[in-house]
Amino acid sequence: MAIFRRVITPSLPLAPAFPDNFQTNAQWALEEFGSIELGDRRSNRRMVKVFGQMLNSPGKSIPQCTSSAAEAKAFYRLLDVEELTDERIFALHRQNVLRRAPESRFGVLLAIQDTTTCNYDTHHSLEGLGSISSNQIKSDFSGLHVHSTLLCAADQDAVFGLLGAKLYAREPGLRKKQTPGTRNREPIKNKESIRWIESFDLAREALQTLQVNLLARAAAPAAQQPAAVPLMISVGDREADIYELLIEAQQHREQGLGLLVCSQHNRTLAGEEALLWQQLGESKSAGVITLKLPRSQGKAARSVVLSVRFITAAIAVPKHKAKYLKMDTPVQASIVELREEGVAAGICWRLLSTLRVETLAEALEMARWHVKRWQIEEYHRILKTGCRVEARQMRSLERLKPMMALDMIVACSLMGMSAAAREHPASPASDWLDPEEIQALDAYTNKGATPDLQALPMNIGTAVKNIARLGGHLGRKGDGHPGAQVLWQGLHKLNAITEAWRRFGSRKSYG
Ligand SMILES: [Mn+2]
Repeated sequence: MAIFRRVITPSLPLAPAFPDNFQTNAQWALEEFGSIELGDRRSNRRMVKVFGQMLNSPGKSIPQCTSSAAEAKAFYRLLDVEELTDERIFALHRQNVLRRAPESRFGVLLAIQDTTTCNYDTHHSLEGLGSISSNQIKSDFSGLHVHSTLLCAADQDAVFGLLGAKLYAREPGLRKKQTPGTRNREPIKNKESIRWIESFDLAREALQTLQVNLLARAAAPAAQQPAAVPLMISVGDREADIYELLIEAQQHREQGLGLLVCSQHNRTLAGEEALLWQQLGESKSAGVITLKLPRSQGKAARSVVLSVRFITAAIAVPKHKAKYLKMDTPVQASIVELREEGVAAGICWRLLSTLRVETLAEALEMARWHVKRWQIEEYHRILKTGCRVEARQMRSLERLKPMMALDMIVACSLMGMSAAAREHPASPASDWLDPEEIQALDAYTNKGATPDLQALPMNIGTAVKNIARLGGHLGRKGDGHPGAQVLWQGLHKLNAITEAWRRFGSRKSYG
């Protein structure tokens, strides 16, 4: 199973005094945060409880997802615990992700990274925010930058979770202080773009951890065959076309670690007259490939035929980096061009990688991984529209950041559930939903007609279809799989239905 699913590990200690009946969301919260150390046992327990509440109602405010004023107060109090930082939450989540990921027997893993901004401009009492305006926009919005690294399987629709995320406020006036010329002279560690290298480092460390774990497994007598050592690819967009990042990736190429970004700069080549794109354009076509593109930005999913060319090139050290920063290593990189011929404003991608591309099949692989990058765009959309992180009313950044970290993990769960419905529709819905949620969903969908609700086998495919219908998805032929947005809208409705089911429905006094 290749999903970010709520597998319960038997080795986990049983719940420390857990509330009423033991349900899936609560169990999953325990698996995720059962080992947190916040300095006192009450806070540790509260952490598990709070996360379970959030899983039950993604995107709801704290008063809405807690059951009483006292519970809400306890939630806020937890957010004030100094030990509870976003870094700590992400670190714990990462451990869980790396423990769960090998269960899917993946081949290639993608550590997809990207930045999004969260607008808190109307939250006037919130201090410590930074500007999130791009250079083109005059007015200054304040908010946070979020740079996420999402771990996915390359050949399946699987999201394992986050390797980490950096939540930061841009230093006020930074862009104005530095003219482009002087900014180029700064070492990357002083620049905001260091986040791309930090994310690459997360991918590198994750690969090391997975390799160590796999070796340990292979050494155990029970393991008949040694597990394959995975390949990890750090994937980014045009912004990640950074010389320092390419250098970093080049150093780890032999260790099963690769980098794939969109080429943004028409770079100078070492010892050559022609520039990178020129040389690529002049190379002979390697053939055509057909690629399936998922639905995105209002466009339906479609298949495209792309003509392919690729070259290997030695990228020279950018002049200002040689001059001011004394950098001197060229980068051996592959660049692949994929072009939709004969279509006005058709696709033209130039993908830059530290991995070898020598065949059409290898070029196709790059194209596929690049298409997978869209998952992070979907993820960030879920975070904002589904988990509604921008609507969180917090009086301080110290509260907002751990809250956002928790929302980010809930968003992974939403994505994982929709992926599970697509990839393994026959797997049990109870991996994702509480028994009462399944019962309520069934009773609502079948107008209360199911005779034996206790032994209700519902698969995740059916469950997600029904939840999406609650969220307004018509489910006609050609509507395709429901997106994550319609899914969380359905989940909100399911939440209310389940609450009603708990109170009046399950007594079965009708009929
Ligand atoms: Mn981006």
